[in-house]
Amino acid sequence: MKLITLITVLTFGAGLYAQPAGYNYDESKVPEYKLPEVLKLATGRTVMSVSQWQEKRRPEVLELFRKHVYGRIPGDVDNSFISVLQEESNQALGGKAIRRQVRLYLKVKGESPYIDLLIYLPKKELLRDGSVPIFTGLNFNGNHTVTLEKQVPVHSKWSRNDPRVGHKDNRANEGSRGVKIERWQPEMLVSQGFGLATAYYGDIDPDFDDGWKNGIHTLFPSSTKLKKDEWGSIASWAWGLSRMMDYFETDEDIDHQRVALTGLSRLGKTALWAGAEDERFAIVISTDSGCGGAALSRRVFGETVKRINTSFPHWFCDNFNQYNDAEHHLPVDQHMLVALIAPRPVYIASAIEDVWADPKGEFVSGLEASPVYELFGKVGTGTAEHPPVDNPIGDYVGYHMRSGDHDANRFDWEQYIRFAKRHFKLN
Ligand code: GTR
Repeated sequence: MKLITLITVLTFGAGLYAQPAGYNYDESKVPEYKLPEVLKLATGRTVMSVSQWQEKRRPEVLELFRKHVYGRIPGDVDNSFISVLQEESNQALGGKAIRRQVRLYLKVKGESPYIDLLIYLPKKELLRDGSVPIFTGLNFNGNHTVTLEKQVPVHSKWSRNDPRVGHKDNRANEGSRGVKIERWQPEMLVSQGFGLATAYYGDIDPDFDDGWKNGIHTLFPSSTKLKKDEWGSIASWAWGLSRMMDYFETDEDIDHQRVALTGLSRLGKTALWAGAEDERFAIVISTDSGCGGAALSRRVFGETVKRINTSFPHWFCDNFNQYNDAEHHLPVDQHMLVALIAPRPVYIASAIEDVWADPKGEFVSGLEASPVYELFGKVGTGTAEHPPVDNPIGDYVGYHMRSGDHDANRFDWEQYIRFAKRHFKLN
């Protein structure tokens, strides 16, 4: 057994889930670091009021993330789309739900690229005031993996090869129907009065480094020759989420002011960035989002900036490469991303065995974002202590580290639903 694996197993006592070797998993080896001050303006002045945050500092921080981390949306991108209802049933999920499948053609009706939305809503007679709050987010493997209902087709687009899901030759198949129900919990959501709207992330940009020759990049000339500060895939996926939000605003069964955005891992990074860019998302939740998500880069714990830029050169803008092995030069750190969600509620979830994503670094981000919530008179994490396993904490910055490893499961969703009910005042 390699030393690093031994450390992981010993420290986290959690079976055989090994993390990549050659990275730091030892808290005592976290370098000393100083975080950029979230409430200090570029002029050096301290932000003292909500209006200074909203009008001066928030735009500064957003701009720093656009320029150095995720990349900005190129100037020739337009947000138009045409939505076409593909299928609907009011007898879904054993008669408890409405299922609606809507295709968002991103430019030309009848042509690729398009986003296929799968929507479940509690049955109309259950709706309180005509529309329902929803959870939304992108999925990794296709809408058919979120349901057993055969009316939801298997997509024919590029798919990640994933032996756990059974996708190979970069194609999805019928065998993976329903394999991600645990990760999305449509029945629990519907029974608790929430809808779910999800789409396959590959509809927006297939997740491989292809020089921007597919997905939405084919629509906009600038996307084929991106500048160093223009979007990578994470910002592209985030843009797709905003188009989904545009659609929610047109669907009268959806309460578009109560949309909770969520995502796992790279799609948790995406949820945070989408929530930063688009303030229409009322709650933002990231599950195990790790490096480039909720975890602080300066802790250099688990996955590093260099490693993520090397393994996934298409996720961030080119400028982010400047910070490989040089996290301390970043003009931001990820607590500032969390702060961009303020004053909207944000929830950060970690898993104890997912040391690659640095649970403690994810917590400290939420903690260090809390002063911005306090500026609004709200409590963030409410504690400076990283809580023990399976102990949810926090007011406007919710947090838990659950048992188990990298995924989203029933426990996570129970916390998200409780958090959303509290903040949407649904109890
Ligand atoms: C890993 C990557 C993580 C995380 C994860 C995922 O390989 O290192 O940052 O994004 O993939 O998205 O599943």
